[in-house]
Amino acid sequence: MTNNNDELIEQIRRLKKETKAIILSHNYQLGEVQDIADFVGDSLELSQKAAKTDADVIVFCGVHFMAETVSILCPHKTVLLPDMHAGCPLANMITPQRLLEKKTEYPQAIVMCYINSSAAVKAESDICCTSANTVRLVQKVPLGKEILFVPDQYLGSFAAAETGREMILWPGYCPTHVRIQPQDILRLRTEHPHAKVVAHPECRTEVTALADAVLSTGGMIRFARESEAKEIIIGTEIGILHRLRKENPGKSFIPVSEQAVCPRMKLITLETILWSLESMEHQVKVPEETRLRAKRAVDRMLEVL
Ligand code: CIZ
Repeated sequence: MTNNNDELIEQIRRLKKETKAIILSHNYQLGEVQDIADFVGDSLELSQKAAKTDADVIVFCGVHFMAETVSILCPHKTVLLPDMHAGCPLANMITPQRLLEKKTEYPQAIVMCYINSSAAVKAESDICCTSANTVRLVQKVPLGKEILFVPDQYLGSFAAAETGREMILWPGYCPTHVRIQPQDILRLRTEHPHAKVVAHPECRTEVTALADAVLSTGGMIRFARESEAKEIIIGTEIGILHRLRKENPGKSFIPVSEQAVCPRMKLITLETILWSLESMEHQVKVPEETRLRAKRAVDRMLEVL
């Protein structure tokens, strides 16, 4: 007997073949979305995968800035975001206009933008970074050069502390990661004394200070695989637990907070993926002038590392 999901999955697979599409899923997506994807990863891994694929259509299961990053790197492919409301509140905490105003206050500063930003903000930035490489990129900026870091204040202050650099921080934050509280880590450490704690750098400073390792989602996936720890406490959006548990059946993963759910990520479902493939909607295409300028910032990140 087939259930609804089996039928949906079959239809998605058939349409995927007919339209020469590939499905990419971020680590924070619903489990059933991750399971149907051709590749699951963080936004940079997904963009790199997209750049290499010979598929004509990329169904991007994540949030809008991620689909834009794919469009920046793959201008000739059709990039579909199954729900146009899947935006990122952190990315929306800065606009290109406000960044331009800030740049006039710090005309000598290098503008480093977290990948969680719109293509238009990337176009006004000198270099892009991800949660996996911010610290290394900050280290490469010549000493004495000011760094204006946008839009995530917590990732910025983590990189500043790790490198000993003073940075000008935009006051943005991820509403999901700030739900992760230090007292929850302290309680879980008492309940699981042998567990390791990993936290995402978008978490509050008081949270990252309590972690054994501060890692991007890709870093957490590798940490889980390589660590001897049998119990790992996870301080990030809980969608990643699906993949961690699937890939490491002998280990136990404990979320710091069940409240750490990004509602926008969860807008993508099997139904919306099917609709997207049927209608070839919603297409995300960055205008060429913006794309070329945004690509410079992304390319610089890739060149420096
Ligand atoms: O780069 C990404 O995909 C984000 C937003 C977080 C992470 O650590 O993967």
